[in-house]
Amino acid sequence: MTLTKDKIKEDFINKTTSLFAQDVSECSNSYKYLALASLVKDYAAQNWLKTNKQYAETSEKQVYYFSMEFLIGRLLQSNLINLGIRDLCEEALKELNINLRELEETEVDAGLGNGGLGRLAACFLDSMASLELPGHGNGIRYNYGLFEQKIVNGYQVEIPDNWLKDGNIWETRKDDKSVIVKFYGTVKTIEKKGRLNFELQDYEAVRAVPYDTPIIGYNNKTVNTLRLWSSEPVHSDFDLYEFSKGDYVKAQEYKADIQAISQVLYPDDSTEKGKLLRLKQQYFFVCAGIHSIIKRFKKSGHSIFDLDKHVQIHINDTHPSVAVAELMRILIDEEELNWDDAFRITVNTLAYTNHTILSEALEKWPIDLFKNLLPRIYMIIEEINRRFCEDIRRKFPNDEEKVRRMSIINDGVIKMAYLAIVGSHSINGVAKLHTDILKHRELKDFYDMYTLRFNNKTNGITHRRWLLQANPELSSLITDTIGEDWIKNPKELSKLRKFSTDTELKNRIEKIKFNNKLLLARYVKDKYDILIDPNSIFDIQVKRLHAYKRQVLNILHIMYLYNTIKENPNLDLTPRTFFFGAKASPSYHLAKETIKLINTVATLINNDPVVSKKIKVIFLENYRVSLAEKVIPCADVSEQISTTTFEASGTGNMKFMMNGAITLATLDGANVEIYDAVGTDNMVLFGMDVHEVTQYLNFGGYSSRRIYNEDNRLRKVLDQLIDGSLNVSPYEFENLRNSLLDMNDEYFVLKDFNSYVKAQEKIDLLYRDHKKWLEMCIINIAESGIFSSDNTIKEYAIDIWNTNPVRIK
Ligand code: 26V
Repeated sequence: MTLTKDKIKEDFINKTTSLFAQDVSECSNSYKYLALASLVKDYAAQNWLKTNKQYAETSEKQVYYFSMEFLIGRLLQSNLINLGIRDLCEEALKELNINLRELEETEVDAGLGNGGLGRLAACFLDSMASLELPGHGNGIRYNYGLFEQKIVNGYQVEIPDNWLKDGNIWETRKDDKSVIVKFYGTVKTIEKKGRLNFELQDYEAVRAVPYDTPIIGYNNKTVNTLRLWSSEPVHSDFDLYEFSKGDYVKAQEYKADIQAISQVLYPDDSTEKGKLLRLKQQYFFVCAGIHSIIKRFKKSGHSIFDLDKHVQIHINDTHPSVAVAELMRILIDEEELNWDDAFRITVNTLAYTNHTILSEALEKWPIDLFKNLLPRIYMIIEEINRRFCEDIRRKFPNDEEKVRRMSIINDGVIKMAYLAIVGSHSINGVAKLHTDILKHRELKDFYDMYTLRFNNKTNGITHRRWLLQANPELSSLITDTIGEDWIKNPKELSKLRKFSTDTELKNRIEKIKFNNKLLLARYVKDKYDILIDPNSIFDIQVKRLHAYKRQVLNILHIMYLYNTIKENPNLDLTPRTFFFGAKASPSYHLAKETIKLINTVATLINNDPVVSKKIKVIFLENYRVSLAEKVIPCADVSEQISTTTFEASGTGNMKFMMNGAITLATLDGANVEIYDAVGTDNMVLFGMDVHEVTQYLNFGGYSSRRIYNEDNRLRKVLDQLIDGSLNVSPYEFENLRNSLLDMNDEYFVLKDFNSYVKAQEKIDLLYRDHKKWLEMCIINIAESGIFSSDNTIKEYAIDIWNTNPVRIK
């Protein structure tokens, strides 16, 4: 099918008629958006069908990426770009007096993720489809995504994200592919033909209904599938009524209980009740996903003994790690394989990525809770563990301490990361440093046991969304300069490097950056009625709010700048606008206090007639994918200031670099790889290195109080938190201050403060030499190609999945 402008026009008009029985001119923007999106889905449908057919016929491996989170954002623009019809559509709509950009802006984000982990999953889907790899997503169709953040009087307020209220045009409900998921019950042992069979009885059945979304590859015919599951009662409303013996209210309660499974994405798991629900969610989508994979696989006619030759299941963090036991259950209880065969196939089929070393995020389930909800699965984990402990004893005789440390079940809990490791053929970290820490510190015992399973896969981002789509002007300039090959092969961006001193290129980049900044300045004016100077340095920290990411370091430095300007109003400082964007988990009080602090300082500074001439502070409400696309192209400075060793990788760092920002960073996560790529002349480093941090973590000796006593600048800002200088109650920031002083500053904010101040002074100086600064920008863009998730996915495909592209004809 070759599309023309006229054909699109005609199709669009027909669409509005068939969907809404309205003339185009009568339709609201949201109707026009729906009509266009529906049309785009139609255009992709042929290839979606073809892809599925060809996948059914090929014996090439299918990859299934299991993730609790897919932070997709919007789809209209990226689908138009990947289909190669955005320009055509823009022209067609223009002739109907419609602005395509406006329609794109009406789409609500699919915010089914918390942050980096979920966005990575979305980037990976885009890369798999664009590389013609048969790779699909499997997750949960939450009725409510991550909360919408409002700032009221400086405080974060969470509003439910009812993203489905106007329907979701991209998805297709597949009722006929529903699956029954079983919870609770008792395990009955039945002897059949001399074999012990296990059967779950008196269970609670839940229906998992899949909703499929097409994942359209760039400039090819591949359309993969993201399958998200929704929980529903097995019975009809009428049966439910009968079942509840005529108790209408009880029937409704039962229904609500089941629907709760796919109701909401977890922003945290701090309550007991929440824990049970979260475990239900995990088993729910894992069980449904594996069931549909096996069903599809069996249709292909291959022997179940060859499952691992045709299927790879990737476990995104520990959340889906119950997959190990579920696959074992299917192979043993349903396919009647013996334990050893089943276990070999399971291990060869599964692969696991670790995304964090933070102990609070390494999932552990209380045995009682687990056993009650999933009795058969628990039995299997026990047996996996029993055999695993035997293996440890064989490999490391007379080391019962090691067995105790490594046991999957221990201290009354099941350690899901350990289950994932034991049940997978590959375990990877997400940046070099992170993988090293896993191997030599966090998971050392397991590395000693399964050395060959461990490998590194540094994260990546899709350059299609984060450059081509988010920064169209820069993209055109790059194409003008080095040709368009970089779009298919992002490593070609390195060709820019030889233009790094080219005056013409520098001038054009400067202009583009300025235009982008102007757009953000307008957004800020419209939304917050604050004027900001597009000529100031745009210094941006956007990411989830967490103590280890150290937004506090950033704001304390801003308070210090405020004090300095107050003391010396003529201070020679390059004007700067500091931006923050961050959601805090609703139960994470310290994080919420930090948001309040940022907003309080922002109010103080922005309303100070003297200080606001030099610096301003903007808190961008409700940071999300679509806002990131607006903000990142405007950055001059990218703040990546986590305490070394705590940020597994970071991916925002890569997005900023790709858009020509200079990274201000600790040598943490993938900042290390950025440093390897651009060198010390093209980024600004500060803070303790791995060895210093490790030294403190292992042997103590850190005293934040001492630094407080010795550093006047820090003493002043920390005292300002409680002495009324900020025009709020003295108790407002008491916890924050205590965490830095009485609790001895877990993330070494005070320790790194001095070196951060110096690094910021260096930024100021560098920016003044603007020719040099632009050269640094170009080098950063040029070296960012290695961070395309296409490269990351190629490595996964070769090293972990052993899978090949399938060209759709
Ligand atoms: C844990 C929990 C526990 C409570 C319920 C909600 C929830 C959601 C997510 C997590 C896991 C957090 C792990 C995570 O997001 N890690 C991030 O992964 C990124 C992609 O690999 C990486 O760039 C970031 O450095 C890392 O923090």
